[in-house]
Amino acid sequence: MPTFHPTKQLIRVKVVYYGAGQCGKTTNLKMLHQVFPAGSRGAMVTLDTESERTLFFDYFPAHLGNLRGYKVQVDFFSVPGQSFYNSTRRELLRNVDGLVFVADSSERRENANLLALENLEQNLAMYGRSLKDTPHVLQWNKRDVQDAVPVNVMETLYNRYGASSESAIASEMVGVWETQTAVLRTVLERLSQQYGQQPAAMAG
Ligand SMILES: Nc1nc2c(ncn2[C@@H]2O[C@H](COP(=O)(O)OP(=O)(O)OP(=O)(O)O)[C@@H](O)[C@H]2O)c(=O)[nH]1
Ligand SMILES: [Mg+2]
Repeated sequence: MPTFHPTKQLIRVKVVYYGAGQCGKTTNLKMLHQVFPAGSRGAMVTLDTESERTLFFDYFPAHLGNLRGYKVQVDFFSVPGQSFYNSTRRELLRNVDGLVFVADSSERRENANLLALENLEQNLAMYGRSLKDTPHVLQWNKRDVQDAVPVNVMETLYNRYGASSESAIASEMVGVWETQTAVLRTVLERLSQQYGQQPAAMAG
């Protein structure tokens, strides 16, 4: 659920990038942070180990403009992909409004992607939620690798609920902005379905 701050006329939305270890979640956030205009983004926080694997999370806030008189702030997070950080991943899913599942296109990462997707479903279930009912998009990242699985096969493997999907080469900024646009579109559609036309109703 988004957080409403009626006195500040602010809506805060939480978007989480999820996926297997080293599929490119941190790269997405770093690239995205660079393309947001300096005046509309906050500082990026990255908590990683010496080997640059995410230890806790990456985070930055961005201001998107106005929705019916309310300022909209998006809090972008990426989870740590390594299997032993599951409690952190689960915690980051608390009150999530939108999800990006980043799948590594390399054939060798197929099993890791499937495990990550299963893990996402399990962690959402801890909050009585499901991927089916949570606004989400999929990103087919690393389209530049030699053993990239065809997009139509990835759709069959991972896109279980007919969500939007984007091909990407996050390290070259390809598809990063489009993925963010797609997830926010689904989040905002859900918001207007839930709260209708009136910001006052949203605030309640
Ligand atoms: N070839 C290729 N490499 C990429 C792409 N995107 C990211 N990488 C590389 O993949 C490696 C892992 O990227 P990260 O963004 O750190 O991955 P992560 O998902 O945050 O990993 P964890 O935090 O350990 O879960 C880095 O060396 C990136 O430069 C891509 O589109 N193509
Ligand atoms: Mg990372």
